Amino acid sequence: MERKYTSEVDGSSGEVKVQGWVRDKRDLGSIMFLVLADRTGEIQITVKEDEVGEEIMDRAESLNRESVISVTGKVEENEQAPGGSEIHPDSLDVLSESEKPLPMDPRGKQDASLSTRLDNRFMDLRNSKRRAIFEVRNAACSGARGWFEENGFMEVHTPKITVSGTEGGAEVFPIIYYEKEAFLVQSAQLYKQLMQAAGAEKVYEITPQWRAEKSRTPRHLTESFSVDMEMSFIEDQEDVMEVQEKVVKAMVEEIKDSASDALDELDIDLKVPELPLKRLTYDEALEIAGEKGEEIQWGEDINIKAMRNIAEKLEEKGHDFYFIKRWPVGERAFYYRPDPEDGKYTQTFDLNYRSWELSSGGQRIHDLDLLKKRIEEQGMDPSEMKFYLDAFRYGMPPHGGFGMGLDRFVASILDIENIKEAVLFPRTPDRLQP
Ligand code: AMO
Repeated sequence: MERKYTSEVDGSSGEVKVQGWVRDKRDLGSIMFLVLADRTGEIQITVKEDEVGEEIMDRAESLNRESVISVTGKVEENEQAPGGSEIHPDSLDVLSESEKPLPMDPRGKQDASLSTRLDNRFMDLRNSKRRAIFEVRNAACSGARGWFEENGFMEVHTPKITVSGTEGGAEVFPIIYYEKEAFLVQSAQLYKQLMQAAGAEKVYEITPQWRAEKSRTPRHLTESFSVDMEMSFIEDQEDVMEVQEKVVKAMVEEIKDSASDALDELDIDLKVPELPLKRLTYDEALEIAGEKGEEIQWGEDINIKAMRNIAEKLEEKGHDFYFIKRWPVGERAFYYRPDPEDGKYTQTFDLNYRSWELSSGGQRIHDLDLLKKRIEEQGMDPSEMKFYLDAFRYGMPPHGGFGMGLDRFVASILDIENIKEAVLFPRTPDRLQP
């Protein structure tokens, strides 16, 4: 008999076969209630001694919670059963026995710390609320991918092992590459730019990236995932921002279309953003932060407290997603283009959701001499980046792009405080397994 998901079973299903985990068990002597859970939901299995005989009764009695079972039986309506129906088994087979005690309660009835949950993530993810987060994440990726494909972008897969950092600073992970030192990439940055020299014009990638972050915050991972995009023949950063906002809107729409049950399960009322998104300049953002009592020195990054103040003001006006653009040159990586009219600023932006920075992007430098100068100004050595710089010598079009943190996108729109919840098996300074 073909297996059915519990969500497909109702009072009219007749004889069915279901398979899953014993999520709960109540033993009343001559009658036993099992809750069988699969990826779609749960159904009650009602085992009555006078219906099933001794062998099945004994097997049901000896079951530990979370064992994997296969049950065939007749479905009957029962208003008292969760979901309104129950299965009376003809057969009950144990496919895999679970040990006891369990390392944690996947039902969430007994509190477990985030750390215990992550240590036992395979079991934590059996909880439907936890899994709902990853259904949203899946829909977010589909939404982005769908938009890029419909709009002529090509999905690429760039190398993840490299010879140099991309984002400046010392936050790289060295690896042993035979007798040489190499690094895990901090972003797809250099290679998506090389694809512009290659004439691909419009590329995207959903990719892991690694940063040896020193600080332990609820918004930083050492391994994160980024939705990266790069395109050629742009006028300025505004062309990139238009793509960025359309991608974000498509992601939200796809989540609402294909993961609405997950949103309900997580009790999230997600609004599709109206375009164009609000655009603040860096200077305006500093002003708002100042009005709210958080002074930021011009040229410095906007700290989390200031971001909260800015987000609060924008939320009052109905802007959840918004841009902060025209960042000071000292605040941005070497490849971003300084504003030709005022070199103190760059042609860059961040996209934020409330107080979360989701992405950075902008127009790139495509002039080789200026690029070398900026690399040197940031204390890096251009000779170590020959493979990258060579691509600017033989015809590099004006180009730009963005990198949007997928983990942050998911955490922020679902109102999750700690980014680790939005990652299957998070990597942080303190966590390398499971
Ligand atoms: P940036 O360094 O701002 O820009 O990173 C882009 C986005 O990636 C996410 N992100 C992270 N998420 C979690 N943990 C981290 N440690 C982490 N680091 C980055 C954030 C961030 O906004 N190459 C440029 C992008 C571009 O211009 O195309 C870059 O990497 O959401």
